[in-house]
Amino acid sequence: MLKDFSILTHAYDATSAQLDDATATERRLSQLRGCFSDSEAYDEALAREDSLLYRVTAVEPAHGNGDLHYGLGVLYPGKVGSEYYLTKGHLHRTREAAEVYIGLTGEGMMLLEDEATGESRLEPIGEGKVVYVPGHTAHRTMNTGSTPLTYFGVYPANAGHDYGAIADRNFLKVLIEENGIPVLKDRISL
Ligand code: PAN
Ligand code: ZN
Repeated sequence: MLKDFSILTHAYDATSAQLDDATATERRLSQLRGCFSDSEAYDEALAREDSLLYRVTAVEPAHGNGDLHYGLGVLYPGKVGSEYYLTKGHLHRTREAAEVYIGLTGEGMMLLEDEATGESRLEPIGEGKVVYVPGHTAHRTMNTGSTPLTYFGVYPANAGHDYGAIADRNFLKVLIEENGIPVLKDRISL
């Protein structure tokens, strides 16, 4: 009911790339151990600085059937070795829950991986792009540009985040920079 909501409008601050009155989650390099393919480059980068890679501010207004949650993500530019800065990546705990990503600024890619078949798809995300992430699909975002990648994601309130399943084996594909352009490789071949 309308009276249950104290706030329906949240300010989107383009400068800080955050939603006001939202729950912020920050991920630094030290929290992404095991995500990057080049563990030597990872240790070297971490020894230099525990950089902030990304931040999500999430709004979870209600938790019933049919409700929606949403978040604003900012993923900073950078690389570990030749691999672009990335998000941890996850499946939704409710596997059939889909999601829509709306790119706001910057340039990046989303790596989608079908949980059942391992089939991978690389989709562009960034200014002017909207990506539909089907259910049963692990998803990870990479910043392939030189400015912050910001995006807005909307998902069912019961979606939940399952990081364990993908952390155990990591994504099958890796997006690296080769001769100045992003190239998708099999993790196993690196
Ligand atoms: C996004 C992600 C966000 C951060 O809001 O949570 O991009 O990625 P990780 O959650 O994998 O660290 C989303 O997909 N929500 O469902
Ligand atoms: Zn998601």
